[in-house]
Amino acid sequence: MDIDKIFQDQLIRITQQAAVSVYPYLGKNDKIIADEAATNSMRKNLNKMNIKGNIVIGEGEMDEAPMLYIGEKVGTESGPELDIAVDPLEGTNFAAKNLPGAISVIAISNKNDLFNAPESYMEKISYPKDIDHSAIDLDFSLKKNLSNLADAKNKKFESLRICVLDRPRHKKIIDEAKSLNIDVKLISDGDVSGALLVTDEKHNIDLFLGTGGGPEGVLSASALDSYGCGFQGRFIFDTDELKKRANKMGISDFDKKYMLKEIIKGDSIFCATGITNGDLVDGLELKVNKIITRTLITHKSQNTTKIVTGESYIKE
Ligand code: VTB
Repeated sequence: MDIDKIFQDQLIRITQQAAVSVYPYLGKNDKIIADEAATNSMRKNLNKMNIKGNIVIGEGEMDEAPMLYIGEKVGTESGPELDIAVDPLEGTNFAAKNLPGAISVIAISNKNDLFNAPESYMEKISYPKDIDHSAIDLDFSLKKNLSNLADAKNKKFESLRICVLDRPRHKKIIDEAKSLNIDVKLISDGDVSGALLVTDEKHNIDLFLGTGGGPEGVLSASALDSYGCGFQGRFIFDTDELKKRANKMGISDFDKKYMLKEIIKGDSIFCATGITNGDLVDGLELKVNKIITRTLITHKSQNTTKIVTGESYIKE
């Protein structure tokens, strides 16, 4: 069943308000307070929606997150049953230091269509549209993925560019890219945006890969699906505690590689409002008496992928 278009505006409003609520904390070097402001705002507005909402990706498990924890019910308890993934402030460091790339993110699907997993790391790879899903694989070498990509896109191998989170764990990927003469865009945080750079030629990224947050992976997957792009992910359940939690959520194969369609099924809406300027979407812009916002919205069944400009006020 398609998700009603009326939710597009409602969700834009939600990430817009969450983004604006972070404005007073930009550059204040306190990521906890900035995150709390966004989470508070998002929760308050989600609870006004006429939905039976279930948080499947949130701020953490019930015992560690007071708000928007996994399993929390949101909405007025009337209307459609929806699964909801949130990252009220993706890039808490960016906001705390007023650096580029902070966004407020939400994704919704029909009930049971968004992957439900405990908070863990995830190995991930995302790639542009119109590429056969057998050409790219999380388990192929970088060289093989890139040469398949070059063939599929009719591009020169050496002209390809990849995006990777700047972490010591990615040394192997970065070294291999260097030895292959491939340009690497290193990002310090914010791999929801990173994974989405393959959606448009203007970003000049052909492949995003590496290990980052699992929740961020699920959020990226929902937007990538609307663009027709590819994504694969493998959660890293490397402690007994994580295995126990995963098991409780119905996961028994801890090493499974998930294809995009196993992470997000059916219809979905994704919204990301820019807080500080970023590659994906511009940030908040203060005018005399209002704040201009930009929100990337995707809605799969409506073939919608666009950036919407809006206006808001710090206190509403
Ligand atoms: C990424 C990035 C996030 O966490 O998922 C990263 O997108 C992964 O974790 O913005 P480590 O920092 O532990 O490597 C964030 O940086 C923060 O949630």
